[in-house]
Parts: sequence; structure tokens; C-alpha cells
Amino acid sequence: MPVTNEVLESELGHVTNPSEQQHIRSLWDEADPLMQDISVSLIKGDNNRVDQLTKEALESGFTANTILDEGLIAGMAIVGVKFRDNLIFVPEVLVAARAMKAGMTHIEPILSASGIEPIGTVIMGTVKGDLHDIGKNLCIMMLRGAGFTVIDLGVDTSPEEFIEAVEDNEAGVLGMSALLTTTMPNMGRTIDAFEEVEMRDFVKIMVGGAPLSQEFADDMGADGYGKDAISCVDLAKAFMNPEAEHSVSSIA
Ligand code: B12
Repeated sequence: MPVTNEVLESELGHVTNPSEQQHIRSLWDEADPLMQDISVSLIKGDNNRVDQLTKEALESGFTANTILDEGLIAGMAIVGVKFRDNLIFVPEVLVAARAMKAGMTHIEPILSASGIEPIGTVIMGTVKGDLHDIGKNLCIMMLRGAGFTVIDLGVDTSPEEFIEAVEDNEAGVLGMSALLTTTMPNMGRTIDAFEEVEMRDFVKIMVGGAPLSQEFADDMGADGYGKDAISCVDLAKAFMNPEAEHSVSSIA
């Protein structure tokens, strides 16, 4: 189904890069009009409407994953482009982020309610100096849904806090998120800090966030890089299975 929503069509008009335009358009091409409405409400920052439509969508049988991908994340993609191109500014992005959270409140219990025995403990946090947490929180929801116990250290997390959490919880996996090119190096600094206290061999470290790449992850000595929440879960599962270890670093 092509994008039929007039507001979304005009929002797509802001996306001047053709491949970016094609990618975002493809998120809505197959999407139900209700998903498109959720995206519109998120872009407008209408948290009450996102809250109401997400509830309605779940009641009508849409899966949490569909609502997340075709409604919430697709809307956030437009917000990201407009922010980058100076069409909107921090206050508008914060309002959109609040609307995203309103939708995620309904989705989280579903993604987290696997009811299976914990398969391991993962420490997750956004690195020092970085306040972005939407992507990290999505990863956490999916990890919990897959049966992991997750300790969330929040944002602006120092190397010392990561080390303390791994030690206190005897966690085998650590996940770090960064959204700013200026804070990405703090992932490498955290890995170095684990080496300094001689704990590097006891924890598998995965990294993610929009500006990262496999190459960057390899350069700083991470054990794995994931491009989205699904690859985050795949990495954590692979780390739990040491026999598959050699093939782990490039799940994306
Ligand atoms: C929302 C947002 C904000 C919000 C954050 C709200 C919040 N609670 O998170 C606010 C308004 C606070 C904000 C502030 C700033 N922001 Co900002 N922000 C964004 C925006 C629009 C969306 C980010 C987002 O949530 N994406 C959606 C999520 C779902 O995607 P994601 O985070 O990439 O996560 C996915 C994957 O990367 C992966 N993943 C994430 N973490 C991990 C971890 C692991 C282990 C794994 C395996 C995978 C994984 O899985 C996730 C799910 O699929 C981006 C633009 C963009 N397109 O990314 C800019 C952006 C990141 N921000 C940017 C900037 C510049 C800033 C500010 C410096 C602006 C300013 N002048 O103050 C401040 C910095 C504040 C700080 N110290 O951190 C720039 C960064 C540019 C750069 N090259 O560094 C961007 C790219 C916008 C731009 N193009 O200019 N921002």
C-alpha cells in the first residue's frame, strides 16, 4: 500500500536525499493507515494521541513490533532528518521523544513479557556525556522480552559505573549506546578502563547507536556491534553461547 496520508507525504517532502527518502517511504509503504496516523502524531509531538492510538492498535490486534517499526520508529526517522537539517530544534525533538515514550509505555510490557527463565544478565547504559536513551531503551525492552535480566544504568554513564555494575551483578554482557560522534570515543575509554582493572576477559562488550559502524567497533576493541535492537538481542544470545563466539562480531 503506498503512503496515502497527506501529512506524511508533505513530511517526506522535507527529505531531500533520495535514498533517505526511499528508505523512510518504504517504512510506510506496507503500513496500515493506523500506523501512519501514529507516525503523524509522533512527528507533531501529540503524546496524548500517540498514547490513545497505540492502545487502539494493540486492541485491534497489531503486534507490538509492527507498531514500533511502522508507527513509532518511522515517525522518529522524519524527526531525525528535520532536526539534522535545522527544520526543527531541541524543544520539538523533546516533545516528539515524549510522544515516543507515551507509545512505548504500552509496548514495553508486551516486549518484556516473555515469561521465560532469565538466560543471563546484561548491563546497558548510554556513555558519558550522552543523554540519548530512546534506542538504548528499545534494546532493553527487546532483551527483557528475549529473557535477559537487564540492569539499566541510564544515560551519561562513566566507565567506573559500568565496571561497578558488571562486578556487582556478575554480568557476562555489557551493552553501550552512543548517539554523538563526540561521545563515541567514551566507549573505547570504557573498554580501556575494563582492561586497566583486568576485567576485560570476563565480560563481552557490545556497542550500538546511529553513528557507529562495525569498523569503529572493531577499532576500539568491542566484541560486537549491532545496528538495531534485534541485532542487540542476537549478539547477547551469541555471547551466551561461547561455541558461536567466533562468528559474533558482525551481527547487524
Ligand atoms: C531524539 C534526539 C535527541 C533528544 C534525545 C531524547 C532522548 N531521551 O533520547 C534530545 C533533544 C535530548 C537530543 C539532544 C541532543 N542531540 Co540529539 N538527536 C535525537 C534524534 C532526533 C533521534 C535519536 C533517536 O532516538 N533515534 C531513534 C532510536 C530508535 O535510534 P538509535 O538511538 O539509533 O537506536 C537504535 C540503534 O542505533 C541500536 N542501538 C542503540 N543503542 C544500542 C546499543 C547496543 C549495545 C546495540 C547493540 C544497539 C544499539 O538499536 C536502536 C533501536 O533500533 C537524533 C537523529 C537521528 N536520526 O539519530 C539526534 C542526534 C543524535 N542528536 C544530535 C545532536 C547534535 C544533539 C545535541 C548536541 C543538540 C544540541 N545542540 O544540544 C544534544 C546532545 C545532548 C546530549 N548531551 O546527549 C545529532 C548528533 C550529531 C553527531 N554527529 O554527533 C543527531 C544525529 C541529529 C543530527 N543529525 O544533527 N537529541
